[in-house]
Amino acid sequence: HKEKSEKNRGAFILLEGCDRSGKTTQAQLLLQSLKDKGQNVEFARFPERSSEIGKVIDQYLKSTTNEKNLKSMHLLFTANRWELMEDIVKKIKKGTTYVIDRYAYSGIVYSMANGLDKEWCIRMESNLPKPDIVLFLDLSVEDAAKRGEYGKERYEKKAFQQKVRDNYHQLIEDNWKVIDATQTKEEIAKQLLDLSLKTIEESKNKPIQTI
Ligand code: T5A
Ligand code: NA
Repeated sequence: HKEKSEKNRGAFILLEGCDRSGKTTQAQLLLQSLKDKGQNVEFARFPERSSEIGKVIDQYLKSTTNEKNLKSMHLLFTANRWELMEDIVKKIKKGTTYVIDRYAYSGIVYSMANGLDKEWCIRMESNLPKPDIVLFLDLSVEDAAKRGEYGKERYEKKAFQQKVRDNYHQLIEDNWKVIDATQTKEEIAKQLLDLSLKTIEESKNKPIQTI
Protein backbone atom coordinates (compact mmCIF):
# COMPACT_ATOMS: atom_id res chain seq x y z
CA HIS A 1 0.00 0.00 0.00
CA LYS A 2 1.56 3.27 -1.22
CA GLU A 3 0.67 5.64 1.62
CA LYS A 4 1.77 3.18 4.26
CA SER A 5 5.18 2.57 2.65
CA GLU A 6 5.85 6.33 2.61
CA LYS A 7 5.46 6.62 6.37
CA ASN A 8 8.78 7.08 8.17
CA ARG A 9 10.55 8.35 5.11
CA GLY A 10 14.02 9.90 5.27
CA ALA A 11 14.69 13.61 4.85
CA PHE A 12 16.16 15.53 1.91
CA ILE A 13 18.77 17.85 3.43
CA LEU A 14 20.45 20.27 1.04
CA LEU A 15 23.61 22.34 1.41
CA GLU A 16 23.90 25.44 -0.78
CA GLY A 17 26.35 28.35 -0.91
CA CYS A 18 28.93 30.15 -2.99
CA ASP A 19 32.27 28.58 -3.91
CA ARG A 20 34.48 28.11 -0.82
CA SER A 21 31.57 28.52 1.62
CA GLY A 22 32.38 25.12 3.16
CA LYS A 23 29.62 22.93 1.70
CA THR A 24 31.74 19.86 1.05
CA THR A 25 33.49 20.12 4.43
CA GLN A 26 30.14 20.38 6.23
CA ALA A 27 28.44 17.69 4.16
CA GLN A 28 31.10 15.18 5.22
CA LEU A 29 30.95 16.22 8.89
CA LEU A 30 27.15 16.06 8.87
CA LEU A 31 27.10 12.66 7.22
CA GLN A 32 29.43 11.26 9.88
CA SER A 33 27.57 12.84 12.83
CA LEU A 34 24.23 11.56 11.57
CA LYS A 35 25.70 8.06 11.18
CA ASP A 36 27.08 8.30 14.73
CA LYS A 37 23.52 9.10 15.88
CA GLY A 38 22.34 5.88 14.24
CA GLN A 39 20.67 7.55 11.26
CA ASN A 40 20.41 5.81 7.90
CA VAL A 41 22.03 8.46 5.71
CA GLU A 42 23.66 8.80 2.29
CA PHE A 43 25.42 11.53 0.33
CA ALA A 44 25.03 12.91 -3.20
CA ARG A 45 26.35 15.99 -5.00
CA PHE A 46 25.48 18.05 -8.04
CA PRO A 47 26.82 18.25 -10.58
CA GLU A 48 27.47 14.49 -10.50
CA ARG A 49 30.34 14.50 -12.97
CA SER A 50 30.60 10.73 -13.52
CA SER A 51 27.55 10.21 -15.76
CA GLU A 52 27.60 10.89 -19.53
CA ILE A 53 25.84 14.22 -18.99
CA GLY A 54 28.12 14.88 -16.02
CA LYS A 55 31.19 14.47 -18.24
CA VAL A 56 29.93 17.22 -20.55
CA ILE A 57 29.30 19.44 -17.50
CA ASP A 58 32.79 18.71 -16.16
CA GLN A 59 34.36 19.78 -19.47
CA TYR A 60 32.26 22.92 -19.49
CA LEU A 61 33.30 23.88 -15.95
CA LYS A 62 36.97 23.29 -16.70
CA SER A 63 37.02 25.27 -19.96
CA THR A 64 37.08 29.06 -20.05
CA THR A 65 35.98 29.62 -23.64
CA ASN A 66 32.80 31.65 -24.08
CA GLU A 67 29.67 29.52 -23.90
CA LYS A 68 27.16 30.65 -26.52
CA ASN A 69 24.39 28.29 -25.60
CA LEU A 70 23.79 29.00 -21.92
CA LYS A 71 20.21 27.73 -21.94
CA SER A 72 21.09 24.29 -23.22
CA MET A 73 23.96 24.19 -20.69
CA HIS A 74 21.48 25.01 -17.94
CA LEU A 75 19.26 22.15 -19.11
CA LEU A 76 22.17 19.70 -18.94
CA PHE A 77 22.69 20.60 -15.26
CA THR A 78 18.93 20.10 -14.77
CA ALA A 79 19.00 16.77 -16.62
CA ASN A 80 21.86 15.69 -14.36
CA ARG A 81 19.51 16.21 -11.38
CA TRP A 82 16.68 14.22 -12.96
CA GLU A 83 18.99 11.30 -13.79
CA LEU A 84 19.88 10.84 -10.12
CA MET A 85 16.79 12.02 -8.27
CA GLU A 86 14.51 9.16 -9.29
CA ASP A 87 16.64 6.64 -7.39
CA ILE A 88 17.28 9.04 -4.53
CA VAL A 89 13.55 9.63 -3.99
CA LYS A 90 12.92 5.87 -3.99
CA LYS A 91 15.46 5.49 -1.20
CA ILE A 92 14.13 8.49 0.74
CA LYS A 93 10.66 6.93 0.65
CA LYS A 94 12.14 3.74 2.11
CA GLY A 95 13.69 5.65 5.01
CA THR A 96 17.14 6.83 3.88
CA THR A 97 18.03 10.45 4.63
CA TYR A 98 20.06 12.23 1.94
CA VAL A 99 22.61 14.97 2.50
CA ILE A 100 23.07 16.67 -0.87
CA ASP A 101 25.82 19.14 -1.86
CA ARG A 102 24.31 21.71 -4.34
CA TYR A 103 21.12 21.25 -6.38
CA ALA A 104 18.49 23.21 -8.33
CA TYR A 105 19.22 26.49 -6.50
CA SER A 106 22.84 26.38 -7.66
CA GLY A 107 21.47 25.91 -11.16
CA ILE A 108 19.29 28.99 -10.80
CA VAL A 109 21.81 31.36 -9.19
CA TYR A 110 24.76 30.52 -11.47
CA SER A 111 22.67 30.74 -14.66
CA MET A 112 21.20 34.06 -13.47
CA ALA A 113 24.74 35.33 -12.88
CA ASN A 114 25.40 34.42 -16.53
CA GLY A 115 22.52 36.69 -17.51
CA LEU A 116 19.67 34.22 -17.91
CA ASP A 117 16.19 35.28 -16.84
CA LYS A 118 15.29 34.43 -13.24
CA GLU A 119 11.77 33.18 -13.98
CA TRP A 120 13.01 31.02 -16.87
CA CYS A 121 15.66 29.44 -14.62
CA ILE A 122 13.15 28.73 -11.86
CA ARG A 123 10.67 27.24 -14.34
CA MET A 124 13.26 24.79 -15.69
CA GLU A 125 13.69 23.34 -12.18
CA SER A 126 9.97 22.88 -11.58
CA ASN A 127 8.67 19.46 -10.55
CA LEU A 128 12.01 18.30 -9.18
CA PRO A 129 11.72 17.00 -5.59
CA LYS A 130 11.95 19.85 -3.09
CA PRO A 131 14.40 19.66 -0.19
CA ASP A 132 12.94 19.53 3.32
CA ILE A 133 15.57 22.03 4.41
CA VAL A 134 18.12 24.21 2.63
CA LEU A 135 21.18 24.90 4.77
CA PHE A 136 22.59 28.01 3.10
CA LEU A 137 26.21 28.65 4.08
CA ASP A 138 26.53 32.38 3.68
CA LEU A 139 29.73 34.43 3.71
CA SER A 140 31.01 37.49 1.89
CA VAL A 141 33.03 37.08 -1.29
CA GLU A 142 35.97 38.75 0.50
CA ASP A 143 35.86 36.18 3.32
CA ALA A 144 35.54 33.33 0.82
CA ALA A 145 38.55 34.58 -1.13
CA LYS A 146 40.64 34.54 2.08
CA ARG A 147 40.29 30.74 2.12
CA GLY A 148 43.04 30.44 -0.47
CA GLU A 149 42.94 31.42 -4.11
CA TYR A 150 39.82 30.65 -6.04
CA GLY A 151 40.55 27.73 -8.32
CA LYS A 152 40.80 27.68 -12.08
CA GLU A 153 37.26 26.70 -12.92
CA ARG A 154 34.95 28.91 -14.96
CA TYR A 155 32.98 30.56 -12.16
CA GLU A 156 35.73 31.06 -9.58
CA LYS A 157 36.07 34.83 -9.90
CA LYS A 158 35.15 37.51 -7.36
CA ALA A 159 32.76 39.62 -9.45
CA PHE A 160 30.87 36.54 -10.58
CA GLN A 161 30.69 35.15 -7.03
CA GLN A 162 29.22 38.47 -5.83
CA LYS A 163 26.36 38.07 -8.32
CA VAL A 164 25.88 34.47 -7.22
CA ARG A 165 25.60 35.53 -3.58
CA ASP A 166 23.10 38.31 -4.39
CA ASN A 167 21.03 35.82 -6.41
CA TYR A 168 20.96 33.30 -3.55
CA HIS A 169 19.56 36.04 -1.30
CA GLN A 170 16.68 36.52 -3.75
CA LEU A 171 15.68 32.85 -3.47
CA ILE A 172 15.45 32.45 0.31
CA GLU A 173 12.16 30.78 1.33
CA ASP A 174 10.63 29.43 4.56
CA ASN A 175 12.51 26.13 4.37
CA TRP A 176 15.92 27.90 4.13
CA LYS A 177 18.24 28.47 7.09
CA VAL A 178 20.91 31.11 6.58
CA ILE A 179 24.06 29.95 8.37
CA ASP A 180 26.88 32.37 9.16
CA ALA A 181 29.70 30.54 7.36
CA THR A 182 32.45 32.67 8.97
CA GLN A 183 32.09 30.62 12.17
CA THR A 184 34.49 27.77 12.92
CA LYS A 185 33.91 24.42 11.21
CA GLU A 186 32.87 22.94 14.58
CA GLU A 187 30.35 25.70 15.37
CA ILE A 188 28.73 25.35 11.96
CA ALA A 189 28.70 21.56 12.19
CA LYS A 190 26.81 21.67 15.49
CA GLN A 191 24.12 23.98 14.07
CA LEU A 192 23.71 21.85 10.96
CA LEU A 193 23.41 18.67 13.01
CA ASP A 194 20.71 20.15 15.28
CA LEU A 195 18.73 21.49 12.33
CA SER A 196 19.08 18.20 10.44
CA LEU A 197 17.91 16.01 13.34
CA LYS A 198 14.89 18.29 13.77
CA THR A 199 14.15 18.11 10.04
CA ILE A 200 14.42 14.30 9.97
CA GLU A 201 11.89 14.13 12.82
CA GLU A 202 9.48 16.62 11.23
CA SER A 203 9.62 15.19 7.69
CA LYS A 204 8.94 11.55 8.63
CA ASN A 205 5.25 11.48 7.79
CA LYS A 206 5.03 14.37 5.35
CA PRO A 207 4.83 13.89 1.58
CA ILE A 208 7.87 14.97 -0.44
CA GLN A 209 7.05 18.32 -2.06
CA THR A 210 8.13 19.46 -5.52
CA ILE A 211 9.79 22.70 -6.62
N1 T5A B 1 26.90 24.83 -10.93
C1 T5A B 1 26.44 23.81 -10.15
C2 T5A B 1 26.11 25.40 -11.94
O1 T5A B 1 26.52 26.31 -12.63
N2 T5A B 1 24.84 24.90 -12.14
C3 T5A B 1 24.33 23.86 -11.39
O2 T5A B 1 23.16 23.44 -11.62
C4 T5A B 1 25.16 23.30 -10.35
C5 T5A B 1 24.65 22.17 -9.51
C6 T5A B 1 30.40 23.14 -9.18
C7 T5A B 1 30.28 24.39 -10.01
O3 T5A B 1 29.16 24.23 -10.85
C8 T5A B 1 28.28 25.32 -10.73
C9 T5A B 1 28.56 25.88 -9.38
C10 T5A B 1 30.04 25.62 -9.16
O4 T5A B 1 30.80 26.70 -9.68
P1 T5A B 1 31.65 22.19 -7.16
O5 T5A B 1 32.37 21.03 -7.70
O6 T5A B 1 30.41 21.96 -6.42
O7 T5A B 1 31.44 23.21 -8.35
O8 T5A B 1 32.65 23.02 -6.31
P2 T5A B 1 32.32 24.03 -5.12
O9 T5A B 1 31.07 23.72 -4.46
O10 T5A B 1 32.52 25.39 -5.61
O11 T5A B 1 33.45 23.58 -4.17
P3 T5A B 1 34.37 24.43 -3.31
O12 T5A B 1 35.37 23.49 -2.88
O13 T5A B 1 34.85 25.67 -3.94
O14 T5A B 1 33.46 24.98 -2.13
P4 T5A B 1 32.85 24.30 -0.84
O15 T5A B 1 32.54 22.87 -1.01
O16 T5A B 1 31.75 25.19 -0.46
O17 T5A B 1 33.99 24.50 0.25
P5 T5A B 1 34.96 23.43 0.95
O18 T5A B 1 34.23 22.70 2.00
O19 T5A B 1 35.67 22.66 -0.07
O20 T5A B 1 35.93 24.46 1.67
C11 T5A B 1 36.74 25.37 0.95
C12 T5A B 1 38.01 25.72 1.77
O21 T5A B 1 37.65 26.45 2.94
C13 T5A B 1 38.04 25.77 4.13
C14 T5A B 1 38.28 24.32 3.70
O22 T5A B 1 39.18 23.66 4.53
C15 T5A B 1 38.79 24.49 2.27
O23 T5A B 1 40.13 24.80 2.28
N3 T5A B 1 36.96 25.92 5.11
C16 T5A B 1 36.99 26.78 6.16
N4 T5A B 1 37.92 27.66 6.57
C17 T5A B 1 37.62 28.40 7.69
N5 T5A B 1 36.45 28.30 8.40
C18 T5A B 1 35.49 27.43 8.02
N6 T5A B 1 34.35 27.34 8.70
C19 T5A B 1 35.76 26.61 6.84
N7 T5A B 1 35.03 25.67 6.19
C20 T5A B 1 35.77 25.27 5.14
NA1 NA C 1 32.43 21.65 -2.95
